[in-house]
Amino acid sequence: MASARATATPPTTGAAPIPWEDRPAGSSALVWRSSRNPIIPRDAIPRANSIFNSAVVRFGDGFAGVFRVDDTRRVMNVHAGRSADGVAWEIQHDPIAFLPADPRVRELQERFEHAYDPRVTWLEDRFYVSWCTGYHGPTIGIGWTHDFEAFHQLDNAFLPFNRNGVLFPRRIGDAYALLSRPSDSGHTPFGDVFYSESRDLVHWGRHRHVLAPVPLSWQSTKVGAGPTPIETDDGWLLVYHGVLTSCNGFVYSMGAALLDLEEPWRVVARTSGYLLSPQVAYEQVGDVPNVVFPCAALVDLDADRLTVYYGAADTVTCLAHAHVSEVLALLRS
Ligand code: BMA
Repeated sequence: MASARATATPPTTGAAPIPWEDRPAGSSALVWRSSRNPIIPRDAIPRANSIFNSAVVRFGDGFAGVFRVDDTRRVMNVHAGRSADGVAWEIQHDPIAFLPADPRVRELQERFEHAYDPRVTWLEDRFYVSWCTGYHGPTIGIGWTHDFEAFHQLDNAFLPFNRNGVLFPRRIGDAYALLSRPSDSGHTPFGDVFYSESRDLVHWGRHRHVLAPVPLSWQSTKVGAGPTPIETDDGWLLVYHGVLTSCNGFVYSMGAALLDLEEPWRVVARTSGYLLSPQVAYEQVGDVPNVVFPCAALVDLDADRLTVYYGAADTVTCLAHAHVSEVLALLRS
């Protein structure tokens, strides 16, 4: 049984079990797909072109989330949603209207470019949202909410360009911590994961290198953090995406790494093979073919269950399951 620390889990008032299906009979897969996939179709709300790369957490008696919705204009934005069981979702039809947490944030909001690939992290006393925002190009936006109704926006974490930001669920030492991937303004054909720290969630520094692509592999082009890191006695379990460049374009798969608990820029282990790659129709066919892109994980460490939410083919939202102990055993092996 894997063990966790209290900070890894947001407070809940109810005990809704996380979505789960046992490994299919006869399968030896370490990670398996939900038979209910895709759990969110591309057109679940009016004027949606696609709903994918989305983040969910336990909230109240059930679950809440922030969803990436590209609309029929192909404007990318984030919407709040609620669910009793983590599978059937009610997603707000209107995007989140972030309130400036500081009057100076209004300057960032004067011209909307996009909001996409959200993550949600319980940190100390509230849920923080990080996402790819636009301010003269993509960079990392940070905001917070107590109730998934009012959302407050802090200043951007970085200069452009950076398109993938994931907060740790507790301070490391005295500092808040963020994983990100500096990039270019487009569909970056490179990318490493870096670690940054902050005392106030506004000013970020002490940047450290974490994870590089691996030549001649499923993660040879770029790598990026996925869900909020999960604290275990073995280290931070980081589910991440890795990308290779085939003759037909990028292929996005999912792997995992273990990061040192107190110095998370030090990688203890990482999977040499992928844990999930685009192999079924809804991952291979869509607006962007061959993409599995994990953005959230729900964990029940007592039951040894890990449920990952991932976007498939930049079109729909899906679930995959694994036993935490088996992923950690693979990483330790
Ligand atoms: C990444 C991001 C993701 C997307 C992926 C595949 O760079 O833009 O939102 O899922 O590309 O298109």
